[in-house]
Amino acid sequence: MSNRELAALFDELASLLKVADGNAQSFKARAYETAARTLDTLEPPAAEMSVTELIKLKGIGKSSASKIAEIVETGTMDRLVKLRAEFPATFLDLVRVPGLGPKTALMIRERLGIEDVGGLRAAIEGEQLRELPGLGAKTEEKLARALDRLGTSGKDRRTPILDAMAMASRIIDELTPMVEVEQIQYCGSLRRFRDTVADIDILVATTDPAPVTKRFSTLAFVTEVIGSGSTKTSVITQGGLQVDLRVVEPAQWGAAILYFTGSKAHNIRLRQLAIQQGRLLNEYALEESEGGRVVASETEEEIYEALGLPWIPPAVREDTGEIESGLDRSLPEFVRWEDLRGDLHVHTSMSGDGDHSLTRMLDAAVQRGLEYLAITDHAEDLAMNGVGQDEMLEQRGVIESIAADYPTLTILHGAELNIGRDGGVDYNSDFLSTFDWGVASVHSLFDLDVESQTTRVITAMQNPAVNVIGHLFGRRIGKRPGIELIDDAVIEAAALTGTAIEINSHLDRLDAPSEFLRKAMSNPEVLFVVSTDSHRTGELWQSRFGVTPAQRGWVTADRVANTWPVDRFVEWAANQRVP
Ligand code: DGT
Ligand code: CA
Ligand code: ZN
Repeated sequence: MSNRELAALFDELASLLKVADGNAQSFKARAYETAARTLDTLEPPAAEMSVTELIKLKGIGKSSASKIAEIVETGTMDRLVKLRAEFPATFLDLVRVPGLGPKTALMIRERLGIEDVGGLRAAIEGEQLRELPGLGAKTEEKLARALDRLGTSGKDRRTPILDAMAMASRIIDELTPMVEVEQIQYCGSLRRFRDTVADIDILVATTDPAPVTKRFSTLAFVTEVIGSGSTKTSVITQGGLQVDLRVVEPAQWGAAILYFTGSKAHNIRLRQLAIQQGRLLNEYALEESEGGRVVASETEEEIYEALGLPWIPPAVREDTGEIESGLDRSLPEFVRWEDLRGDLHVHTSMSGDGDHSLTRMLDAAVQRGLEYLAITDHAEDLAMNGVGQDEMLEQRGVIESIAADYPTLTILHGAELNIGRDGGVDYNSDFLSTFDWGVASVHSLFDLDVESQTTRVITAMQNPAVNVIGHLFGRRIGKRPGIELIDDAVIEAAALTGTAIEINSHLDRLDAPSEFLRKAMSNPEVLFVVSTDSHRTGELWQSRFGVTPAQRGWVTADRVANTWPVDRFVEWAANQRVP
């Protein structure tokens, strides 16, 4: 049992405990989360350590240590098995409905026997919730709206990309070191970076599939094997998420990864192109219709080339114009991770929710190879985590005094401002004008009507202290729907005021969403920045994620301000702030 498998079990235990306790801040759950984080980065195998040795590790308490021993001995944890039975995946979907949460979900299960989202919908229609203590007609209305906006019908349950990516990386990290595995990659909607996925598709190239399939179906976080054949094995993992593993011959890798990445609509167009050329395209190869000679199969590049196309990034394979543009060689230069030179939304431990000190964040930025960085801790209007003018000034003093230690990094002093009800932001305009950079984000009042929200955001854009709007819609994928905005009005205001639109790289957010980005791209005046919104050093690398939804929105490198050389960027940022 690997450390990462153990970590996955502790993460699952923690999230189930939060539900069982009806409390997202559950102390026990937190302790298990800390244990999971420790295990995730621990070098020596925890499974080979004694309880005494385990307890000595920072982040592992008595209870976690004895649970590790239990897993090593029995393969699982009794507590976890019981919790899984008590809270099946369909009930967890119910808990996640915005405005419900564990406490109410438990109450309506007990009182009304509601077990899933479908049951909730029926109870709202039957006006049953208003009879319960603490709930009313208003609650029913709010929940009905949340269900509509989430598009959750209960039947076609989809998993947010944050959870799917975590599971896919865990599986891939387990299988990659196997000698039998020549290539491995997640494909399907996850590789295309849809916000949510129905299942995870993983492809492995190998000449010896049996050991790979065996390891896959016995991973600690696999709860059920639902099918296993010579080329495909399907399992259920934490939270009811299905994972399909397909194995192919190394020579068929390109054709297989192309096919299983999809989308189906993109595949169909490729197949039509092949037919027009007297060829056939399937998951094994591109071949001549007559005689079956293989034209290309090993890499995606070779197959696209043979079809008369450049390699098309997975994110745009949706048959929404990429084939036509590819054929006439007019596919744009989509922004890539290597193009990013700066990060413009970064927190330190001065924000209540930040983990690492200023210097640790700066060191990590240097390691990441960044040329410029804006430190943007939360401004004072944010409850709990925001800071006042004095602290901001103190931080600025520190930055000035240590800047010389970072000769390769240009540090901008900024803040993440909070957009108030009427579009105003924190501090006064004199103080605001002393910053180098301002991110402004909506952190409250998510339920205002569409006109008020639109005016609110546009007012913030008109403020010279605001360089960029952070996570424009404020959505948390699968948890909280975004605010409602009149897209065209916001896009026009961004163009007129020169305020950039942030592409927030956190997998929980991916905000602004790619549909909005593509609309915004059609106005040539609109600029973007891909930022990480890091709260700890490791997150500075997550812009790898942010560029993919940017590609999905057909965003090109020249339109992303943090791909520009430092001089051009700094000059632009300063000019934007002139009232
Ligand atoms: P999902 O799972 O609903 O989030 O979306 P996908 O795109 O991952 O769909 P999935 O898992 O059903 O299939 C994975 C890929 O396999 C899909 O993107 C394209 C390919 N595929 C599946 N079924 C068909 C089909 O009937 N025809 C073609 N051409 N390709 C298919
Ligand atoms: Ca899929
Ligand atoms: Zn932030």
